[in-house]
Amino acid sequence: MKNVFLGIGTNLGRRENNLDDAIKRVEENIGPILKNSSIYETEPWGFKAEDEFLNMVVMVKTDLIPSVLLEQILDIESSLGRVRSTEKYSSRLIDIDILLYEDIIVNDRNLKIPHPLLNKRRFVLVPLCEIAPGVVHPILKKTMAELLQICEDRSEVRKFL
Ligand code: PH2
Ligand code: MG
Ligand code: MG
Repeated sequence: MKNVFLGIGTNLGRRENNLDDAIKRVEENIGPILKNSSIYETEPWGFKAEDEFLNMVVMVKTDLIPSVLLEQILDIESSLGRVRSTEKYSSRLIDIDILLYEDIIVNDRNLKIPHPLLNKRRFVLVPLCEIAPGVVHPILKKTMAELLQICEDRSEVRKFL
């Protein structure tokens, strides 16, 4: 079984329920969650919106290969009511992103691992550092704690639960 870190976010509807539902589906369709971060309330990053996000990171064990993992994630997002807009970024009921998959690097057109913006986003790095500060980024060759320390993002990330 492979170790995978997933970032989960929501800024619409009953946000805590959305996270709970996503976690349930991840456990049913992807694999057991071995670690989960606290939930953080975070300022929208990269776009303007009234509604703040809840974000968290989970570590899941899975036998799915990256492409199948992505298909499962897209199915879970749809089943939870996600509709994709044509905007680059928009408010959403649920978003599940593959952040890290062991130390594998994937560079497909529709799937990049590690997540290419992981080191630019405090809403990812803060929860990731809570559960995996020593994990090394396979391209940047720095730990998550080091990446957080040098991250220039100043957007707000507060512990929510
Ligand atoms: N996701 C985005 C864009 N901006 N901002 C916050 N705070 N949290 C997110 O999960 C998020 C975002 C694209 O997926
Ligand atoms: Mg995302
Ligand atoms: Mg996504």
